[in-house]
Amino acid sequence: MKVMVLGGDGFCGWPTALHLSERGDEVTIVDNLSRRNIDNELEAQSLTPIQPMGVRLAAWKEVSGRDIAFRNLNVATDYDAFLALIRETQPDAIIHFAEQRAAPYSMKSAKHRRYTVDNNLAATNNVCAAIVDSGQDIHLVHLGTMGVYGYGTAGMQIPEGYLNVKVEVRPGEDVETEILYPANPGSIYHMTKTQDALFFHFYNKNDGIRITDLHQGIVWGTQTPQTQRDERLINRFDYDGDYGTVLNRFLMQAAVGYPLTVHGTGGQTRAFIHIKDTVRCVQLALEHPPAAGARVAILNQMTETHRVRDLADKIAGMTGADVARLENPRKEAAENELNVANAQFLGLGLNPTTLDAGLMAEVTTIAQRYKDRADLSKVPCVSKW
Ligand code: NAD
Ligand code: USQ
Repeated sequence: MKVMVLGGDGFCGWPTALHLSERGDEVTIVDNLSRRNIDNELEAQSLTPIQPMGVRLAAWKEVSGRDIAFRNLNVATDYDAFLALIRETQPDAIIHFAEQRAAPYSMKSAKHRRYTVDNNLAATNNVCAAIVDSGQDIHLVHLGTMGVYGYGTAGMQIPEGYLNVKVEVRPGEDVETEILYPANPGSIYHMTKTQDALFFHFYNKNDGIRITDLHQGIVWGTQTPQTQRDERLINRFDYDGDYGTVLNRFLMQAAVGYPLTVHGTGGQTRAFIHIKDTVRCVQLALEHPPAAGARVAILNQMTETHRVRDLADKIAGMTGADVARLENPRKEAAENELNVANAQFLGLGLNPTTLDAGLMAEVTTIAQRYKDRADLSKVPCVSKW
């Protein structure tokens, strides 16, 4: 299969590109390296020593014998070049990771809100418009977020994208219908993802694009079998207050002896998935595209849910780390229950990597190994909303 990976230099995109290349797909990475520029802006670096794209691709060729093509292009602004690339490479599928993905970064200032909205919405609209303009039947797979749902319900399980509702059209007369699950974003970043969903709904209805939207939980872990093959292929590991996500931050903090930064009571329950399962899910999504004429396929890409304070206690128990209870910098529910449907990926054969099986390996092989690269001044979350 010919696959274009937008955002293929990033935390999820890079291991996905290698995974697909290894199974024989012809992969083209498109990335404008904006994430590396944001590292420069924040003066924060990945805990792991990530290599420049040229070194990454040469190392992959050396260990696998396979070529991955790379185009440095801004999907949100370089429309003509992007469309020309689609016409030239004729991909069967496009995987869209190319967005600004950190909630705290999106809430730092008006400049960051505006960048996140401009970048993410223009990128998604351009991808859809270019697929239409190309005239090709390209399956679009987008990485969305569990955060589009908000994290609480009226007590039921969060379904996969669509909600069955009963509407009273006249007294005593109910009509049953299915709607997109009501959007409830908690940050400007998460809001862009809810708007992406409307783009997909529209382009699918109007232009018949085949689209799969993956509502992913928080990704933890670092390596996949492919990124482990050579240190030059290592995946990025964010631990700073803007880009570091909760579980990876706790793993790094435990390794360097920094008290685990629990926000508020730590009663927030979130959905999680290991990076190895992210790449498998994307493969499964590619292998099971929606049929022509079918509505947008929405799958919840997560494997377990955990409360933040339970994660901190678990890691403290394993490593002896201290746990700190900090004032919560975010506007979010202090406590929530979260019950998420994920039957579709399990039904397609996903065999989840569990926290209990993988945590200790992650602490020792990554967090301990690279802890000397940590800049502890970058750990606090300085973005508040
Ligand atoms: P990342 O920031 O590491 O990677 C995103 C990549 O896209 C970067 O390499 C960046 O340079 C590139 N990019 C951004 N805007 C671009 C543009 N306009 N043109 C070209 N390239 C552009 O993020 P990630 O963690 O790999 O996340 C990828 C996707 O998965 C995001 O859309 C995110 O919303 C989603 N997601 C991530 C997580 C997670 O925990 N990391 C969880 C759920 C969903
Ligand atoms: N938290 C802490 N301590 C920390 C960091 C975070 O207690 O040091 C808490 C936060 O307050 C929040 C929860 O942990 O309640 C999750 O925060 P996070 O930064 O790990 O995740 P989030 O901001 O939700 O964003 C991440 C990714 C985003 C993705 C989302 C999936 O950055 O791209 O969309 O996870 S989800 O959470 O399911 O919406």
